[in-house]
Amino acid sequence: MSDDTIFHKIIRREIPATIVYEDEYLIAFRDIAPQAPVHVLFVPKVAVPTLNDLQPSQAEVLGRLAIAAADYAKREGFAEDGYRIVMNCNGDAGQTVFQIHLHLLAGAPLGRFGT
Ligand code: DGP
Repeated sequence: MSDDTIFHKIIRREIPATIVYEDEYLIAFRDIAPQAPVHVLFVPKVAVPTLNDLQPSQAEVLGRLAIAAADYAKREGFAEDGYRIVMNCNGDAGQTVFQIHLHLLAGAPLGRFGT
């Protein structure tokens, strides 16, 4: 079921997470295996397994995630220092949870990325 990922279990409070923001559209919580001093995941509540599945009519889903991430960076005081937003899609990118999510990475100079 596309609404039965680990992230949906967090949304339904079936498993714990350190939730830092929530509204009617999305939830944000700390990544269980942080790759930077700040590593927060922004996850929509509507089920969308990968970016490939996002419909044109759902464009606002991504917009809301991005705005929520930027608002969090401003609120936490690192927006000016900088941060990185990442979304992985399918195997070559290393997607492991098949519910779209933005990674927000910050808190230190981040290395360049690539292969
Ligand atoms: P991705 O590779 O883009 O699918 O990243 C999935 C991320 O989800 C990965 O960085 C680890 C994180 N994650 C996996 N399971 C859990 C969990 O149960 N709780 C939390 N907080 N994060 C999780």
